[in-house]
Amino acid sequence: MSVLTIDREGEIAVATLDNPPVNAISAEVRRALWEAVETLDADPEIRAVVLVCAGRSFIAGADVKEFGLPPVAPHLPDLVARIEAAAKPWTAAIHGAALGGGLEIALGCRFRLIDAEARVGFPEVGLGVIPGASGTVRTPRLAGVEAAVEMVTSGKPVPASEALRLGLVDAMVTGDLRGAAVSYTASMIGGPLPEPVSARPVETRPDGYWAESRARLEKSGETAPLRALEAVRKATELPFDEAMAFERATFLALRDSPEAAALRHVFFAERAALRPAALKGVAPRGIGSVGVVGGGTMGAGIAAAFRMAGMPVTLIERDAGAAARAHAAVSRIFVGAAARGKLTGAEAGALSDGLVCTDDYAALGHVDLAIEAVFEDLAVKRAVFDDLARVCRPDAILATNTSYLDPRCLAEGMPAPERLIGLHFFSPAHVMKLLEIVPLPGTAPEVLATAFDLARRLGKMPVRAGICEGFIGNRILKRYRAAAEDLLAEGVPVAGVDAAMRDFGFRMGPFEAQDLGGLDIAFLQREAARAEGRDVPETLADLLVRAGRKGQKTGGGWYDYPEGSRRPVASDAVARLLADRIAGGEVPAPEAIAERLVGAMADEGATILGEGIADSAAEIDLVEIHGYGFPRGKGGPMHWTGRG
Ligand code: 3H9
Repeated sequence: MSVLTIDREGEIAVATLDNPPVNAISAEVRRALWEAVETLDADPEIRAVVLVCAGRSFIAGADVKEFGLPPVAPHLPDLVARIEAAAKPWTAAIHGAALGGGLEIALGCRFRLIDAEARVGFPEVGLGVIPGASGTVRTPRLAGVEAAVEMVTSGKPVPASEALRLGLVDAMVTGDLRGAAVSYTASMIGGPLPEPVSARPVETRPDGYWAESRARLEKSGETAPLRALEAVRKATELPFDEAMAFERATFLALRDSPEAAALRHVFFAERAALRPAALKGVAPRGIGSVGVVGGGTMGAGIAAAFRMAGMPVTLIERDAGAAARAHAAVSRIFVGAAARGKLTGAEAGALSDGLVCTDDYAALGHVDLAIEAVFEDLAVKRAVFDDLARVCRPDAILATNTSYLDPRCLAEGMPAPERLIGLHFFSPAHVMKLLEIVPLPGTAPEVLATAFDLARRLGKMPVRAGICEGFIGNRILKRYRAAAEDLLAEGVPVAGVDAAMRDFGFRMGPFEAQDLGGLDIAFLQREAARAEGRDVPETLADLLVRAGRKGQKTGGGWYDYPEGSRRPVASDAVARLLADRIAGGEVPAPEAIAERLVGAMADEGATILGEGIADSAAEIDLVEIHGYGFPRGKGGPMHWTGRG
């Protein structure tokens, strides 16, 4: 069956594109559209064409799966030009989303109508490229330079109403889009046609405008937004065809870059992770209300995340005073979000109002899911689980947020083991996207599917993790930190390691990050394991903690923080503490340091994969990107080292 079918409504042809799931522009789609233009141009009974799409969306862009292959004619820029030059004017009828190449096809049409719920945009920079079929050249001609720059450099789509205001579309439709597009097009037949977008004038901007925009974008450290800016500038300074050639050359060069390959890897990994193949056909349960036990940093963040996803939350603390403090802590998160413009004041108030904090466990009698987020101690967590089993409905899902304990020990002897699961959030839980989902041996598939569904509702990135100490992320973190300490022992300065990892793309190096989070948490875990008689070698961090250096909160960790400052200063005290552990040697170049540390992460990842703790190398990459700040443009440790 062809991806394109043509119906006739009087003198109007309706071309319906149907290339599930999102009508991406494959070589087949380009060929079919090209042929349709030729055929309809030659058809004396047809005077205009409406392009609609089947399924949930208009065209979501070029087919990203074809980006690694040699380009096949007809190329998209030529197709857009061919549609624009058609003797019979084309109208794009946009529903869902017109993204990237999809919007470029729409810009090649003479008219554009949009469903009121739809959006349009150029997400190419998220894939490490720029629009490659006139997005940077036609958009400023239609919507102005500032709007074009914002769209192509941010990648953010704009809603239908904004597209109309910017002049990107001619009319917004509520209801029958196809019918409206046919009537609109019919009403235009015979009248003077608007100029094709390529023939419209475009204003230039002074040098200062481009310099300012460049300075703003340089901060992100990404290549593609800067190149997209350059392409829009060329579009305002060069004739249309020359600007098109510049855009195309830039697009092709970026498409073949390692950064774009990494971003495509992440794109497909994320989509696969959100809908795991193993759970296909397993219906999740609806979760209407949630209970959280523990109102510390983690519990408050989890409660905030669920409230922000629109779910009522009941939070349990040990006494009325602690419950009131927890309510204030969660409310502060909403107030902070309102201050940053992410919520209105009224929304923040409503989110606080929908949170009940109490010391009465009986308040959890109605919830569909209860998550314990109390102190990381087996006996304490087990007591909470026993309370949950007593007060919650027998079918309510009970989850632990443990990061290191074995959830099987927590679950031992619990009734209805099919409803137990690990949901490992990362702090701050309302911000961090990673959610490690840890099924127990008895967890029902339906409960697992519910956890993935919840992650989607919360806007989180879910990754299944098997049971081991630290699951996927913290286990790799341990190895990363050990490798970083090895470098210190070889004579690399603390600041040298951190700087190398920042150069690589992390926001912080391993030692700065430990100072921020506190060295004592991991220290206490090591001490607990030692107390159990396990063989846990002494780390350099242990020496620091024993000397009272727990990080920023104690005024010093790997660095000094004089007078409460957050600015790290190289520490003589640390140098003295570690003096007899450090051998002098040649300090490797920053690239070699990063290679060693990322290599250590990937080695641990490979072991984790071999043990079945993770299902794929790509999921390990997602854990590092969404939980530990691994630079997205490098694709994760497995991709970067060629193991995934
Ligand atoms: C471009 O256009 C360059 C041009 O300027 C120049 C060219 C010369 N290609 O996200 P979902 C698949 S660059 C191939 O779960 P949703 C996706 O993998 C492109 N496949 O659905 C998944 O497959 P599966 C610019 C694609 O409803 C399925 O569709 N465009 C593409 O949550 C469903 O996806 C973009 O960057 C694609 N372009 O969201 C748009 N897009 O079922 C990227 C999706 O096998 N796409 N798939 O796992 C999106 O933002 C979202 O997919 C969309 C739907 C909002 C459309």
